[in-house]
Amino acid sequence: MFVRNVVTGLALSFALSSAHGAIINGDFADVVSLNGWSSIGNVSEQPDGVTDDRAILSTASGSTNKTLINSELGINIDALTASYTGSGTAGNASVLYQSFNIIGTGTISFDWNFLTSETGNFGSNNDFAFYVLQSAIGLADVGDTVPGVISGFSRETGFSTEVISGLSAGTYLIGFGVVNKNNTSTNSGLLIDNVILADTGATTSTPLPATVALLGLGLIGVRRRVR
Ligand SMILES: [Ca+2]
Ligand SMILES: [Ca+2]
Ligand SMILES: [Ca+2]
Repeated sequence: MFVRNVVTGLALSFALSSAHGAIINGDFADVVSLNGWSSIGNVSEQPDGVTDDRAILSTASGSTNKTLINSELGINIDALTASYTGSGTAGNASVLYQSFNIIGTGTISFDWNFLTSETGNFGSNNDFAFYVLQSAIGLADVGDTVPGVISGFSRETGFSTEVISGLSAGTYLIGFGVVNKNNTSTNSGLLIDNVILADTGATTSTPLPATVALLGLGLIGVRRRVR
């Protein structure tokens, strides 16, 4: 188990009240699969069991082009593997990513579930998942999993919500990845959904003022009828 330095599981009641962020298709609800996202390796969508879809990344047919992954995400995936799991290199990986802007101060959140078919031998085969936001941060490895129910994998961490707050204005890349450590066998996966940006600088969407104006007119009408 690894100590994680980011608070998880916080409710995000504020997210619904803000204007839609600059992240495209963060809930994967768009009809066009993975609209707005780029990917390398094996990434697709599957029903999220609630309303629409979620993304699934798998090391089955993952990419061995670590040079491309490193350049697209701005990371060193072998260094990440060694630092997060204690040793080794990436055998293959699949990644999902997109760029976005923050205008004011931003908070990013996303739901994730690390999946694997590795069974406890997590010395040499300690597959893991990570995200990228300014730097690469490990989410979970084989040692964090319990027997699971997701098709195609025997174990999972279960879903958690990651929250990263206090992001200043600028252009960012958010990325997600799953790594098959040291080899390309016995696969692991990562489910991602509800990638949400709450931005204090985002302009209020036009429906709000329009609704307020109509409400005001309605109230005036009521007052006149009462008189
Ligand atoms: Ca969804
Ligand atoms: Ca979709
Ligand atoms: Ca593996």
